[in-house]
Amino acid sequence: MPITEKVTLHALPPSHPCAAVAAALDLKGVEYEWVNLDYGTHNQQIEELYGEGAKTVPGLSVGDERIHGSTAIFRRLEELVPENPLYPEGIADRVREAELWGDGAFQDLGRRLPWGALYFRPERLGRLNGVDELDPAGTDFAMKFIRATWKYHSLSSVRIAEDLKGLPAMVEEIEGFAADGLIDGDAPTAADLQIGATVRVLLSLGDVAPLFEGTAAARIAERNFELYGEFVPAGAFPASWLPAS
Ligand SMILES: N[C@@H](CCC(=O)N[C@@H](CS)C(=O)NCC(=O)O)C(=O)O
Repeated sequence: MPITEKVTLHALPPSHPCAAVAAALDLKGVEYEWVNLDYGTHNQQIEELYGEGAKTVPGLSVGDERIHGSTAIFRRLEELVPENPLYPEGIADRVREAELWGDGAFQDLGRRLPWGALYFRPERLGRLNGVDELDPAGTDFAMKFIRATWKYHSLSSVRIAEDLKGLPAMVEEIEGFAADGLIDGDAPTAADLQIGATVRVLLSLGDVAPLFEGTAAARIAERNFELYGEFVPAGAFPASWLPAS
């Protein structure tokens, strides 16, 4: 049954869980408005709309109903519009597990690794607005901004190096989901969209993109999302932090 009420996706422009929800809305044929919150005051804005403790995007409003968080949104969307199932019969429970995995530690990499790489190539922050290389004044601003994100996300070199070393095991995990038929099939599941949205971000980092070459992870990102192109070129992270590809 089509949704007749107004649907609004409260988001931040580069957010991968927001992109995952947008892809699910498209799959379900739901018309919606993507509304960007103001970076800096977004925590208060989203909390005012979605209630105490709801400090992150995405949030989805369907008429007066407010749904917060990508997984909750996927699941409610499935109830509201069962067509084009996100959790196909027979594999629904296992898709939910894979989706939850994608909404956890793996999704965090889509935030930590771009900010991690930008620390070494701050002039590339301009790519968010289509600028290949910020000028020196812009780069000064970018450096301050990126340092603030390191503090906000509790980033450290040790943390980033551990994230990078752990990536091959995550790619293997995704390969396992594909072998079990939970992703990378004829039609996307919730796990395809949740995981694919993060892979899309990671593919934009030249240092880590080679780890995904020829994998199910790369396929589900390419099939379900328009790729970003190169955000931070290879050579940002010290070579010894990178696993062999
Ligand atoms: N796992 C949650 C996480 C959402 C999340 O952390 N969103 C980020 C954007 S990718 C956010 O709102 N960051 C702003 C902040 O933490 O202040 C979900 O998928 O809904």
